[in-house]
Amino acid sequence: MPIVSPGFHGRARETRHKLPPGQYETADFPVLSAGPTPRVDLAEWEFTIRTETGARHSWNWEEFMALPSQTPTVDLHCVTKWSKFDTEWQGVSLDVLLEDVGTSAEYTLVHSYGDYSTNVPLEDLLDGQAWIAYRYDGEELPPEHGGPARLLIPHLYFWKSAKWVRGIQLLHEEERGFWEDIGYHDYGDPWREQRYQGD
Ligand SMILES: Nc1nc2c(c(=O)[nH]1)N[C@H]1C(S)=C(S)[C@@H](COP(=O)(O)O)O[C@H]1N2
Ligand SMILES: [Mo]
Repeated sequence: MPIVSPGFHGRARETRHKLPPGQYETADFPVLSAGPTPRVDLAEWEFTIRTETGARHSWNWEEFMALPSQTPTVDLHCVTKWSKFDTEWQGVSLDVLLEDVGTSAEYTLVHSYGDYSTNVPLEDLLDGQAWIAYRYDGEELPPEHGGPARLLIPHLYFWKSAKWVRGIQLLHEEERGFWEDIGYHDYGDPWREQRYQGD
């Protein structure tokens, strides 16, 4: 019988592998909001993609709920250094939402109810990398975590996952969002530790 079981080694190795540089794992789900939590009435809620030519594609809540959804299990990495593993969500893939949107834009600015924004390259929203999520851990997404719906883009630092998302603007030239404008990185890859402009 080995002194240290292979199972223990396996789990330890996997945990290290999941943690980007400078991060620590937490079981908590901290709430990080730059302002007050907006209360968004589902009867008023709308999600809109606006193209670089001004064309608009909008869904109200009922239409949005009728779209095919997925249930991704993903790791979250916040720039304040906590990471949370294996979080379970339900949401609509951006592949579905962008399917019928004609665009030659390369950049996007994601907008929230309550005025938050964040910039993300269009290609990072595609190919199964991003969702508009409306359920977390088997429940409706709580308001403090971005309900009714938030962007979920787990391969970038969590500030890119705009809570209370209201729409996506397609752009030919990159425009900075809330945190990027005051010094956070334009892209924000946790594996390359892109926390601030210049990293
Ligand atoms: N609209 C909006 N979205 C936001 C934020 C915010 O302040 N407003 N904070 C961002 C940051 S810095 C992080 S780490 C995550 C935090 O999400 P949580 O509060 O669900 O943990 O949301 C991101 N999305
Ligand atoms: Mo964050």
